[in-house]
Amino acid sequence: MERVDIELIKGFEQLIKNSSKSIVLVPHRNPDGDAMGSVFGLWRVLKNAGLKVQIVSPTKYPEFYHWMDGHEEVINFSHHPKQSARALDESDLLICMDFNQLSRLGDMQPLVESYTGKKVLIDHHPYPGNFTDLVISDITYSSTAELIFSVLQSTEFASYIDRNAATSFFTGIMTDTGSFDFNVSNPNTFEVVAQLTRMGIDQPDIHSRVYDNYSVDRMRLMGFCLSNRMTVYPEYHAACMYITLEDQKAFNFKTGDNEGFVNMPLSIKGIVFSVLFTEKEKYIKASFRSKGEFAVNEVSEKYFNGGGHRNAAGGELYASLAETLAQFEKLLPEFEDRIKQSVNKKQRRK
Ligand SMILES: [Mn+2]
Repeated sequence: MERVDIELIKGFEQLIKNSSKSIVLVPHRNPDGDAMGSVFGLWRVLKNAGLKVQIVSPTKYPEFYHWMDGHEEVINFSHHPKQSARALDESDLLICMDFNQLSRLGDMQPLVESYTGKKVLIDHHPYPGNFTDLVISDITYSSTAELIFSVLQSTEFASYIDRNAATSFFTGIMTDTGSFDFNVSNPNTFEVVAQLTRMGIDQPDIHSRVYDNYSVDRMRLMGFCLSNRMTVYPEYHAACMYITLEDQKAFNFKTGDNEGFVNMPLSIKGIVFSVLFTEKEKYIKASFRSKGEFAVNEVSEKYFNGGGHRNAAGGELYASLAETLAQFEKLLPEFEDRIKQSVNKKQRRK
């Protein structure tokens, strides 16, 4: 069953076939498991098909994805801007994966904006921007990895999906669904996982490489935050956690060390809305999660210059941590009714 218009898929296939130079794959900045899984999976497939492919990432990505097939090939724009520009110059097709706005590229935005070759967007976030020649975007997919796998299945490149590519696609699906905890209402997700399983992927090993790969510092930071940096608002079914720059110093914070923290309060009985604020040098990074119908992307869009999915969104605020926390407490009453509707619906379903 096709969910993506077959004409779009054929157009995508044709753009790849028309490429006579090389193809560049680009994830969003601070790429997560889905962004890298999608990029690595497609990279492997196109390489297996004998094409010249390069990966340019706007920034580095967490070490617990460094085991993935293709890691050695990634050009990090923030460390190697000239090499990145050369890779784009030498290519005639650029494929943007897992983001909907050019601003998600951070400092790499101008480079992609001025790109003269063909551009494609493959994504599953709402409101895809109009900055590419072809857009394959569908919010009903759990992840970009599931989407690109499904798209490839309808092309001549399907036969080039091997165990390595399948492992990368599975990593994307697993991480974007919180290990099949959310964004999994469409059965296609499990059908794709079934196909990946037939290709010989080792799910326990993949899960372990991603989730059992944390440092002692990260584990202690988590304990510290749960004890000292989490406020629960039972009347709003909400919880808020924050990490200061000082905390990060004290626990030798590395990129990705706070991954998953925002999900933890959701395992408290009655909590359906969770937020994590991470202090950065110049701004506050915000992550939002919810259970049920309460749409956190609306909160993020309205108050935190961000967006995302209904149950998982992000944003940033150029304010102090104290101001950010005050802002959060102030907005709770505005969303109280919607949060409570979400809680009631969930209870009714049981
Ligand atoms: Mn994603």
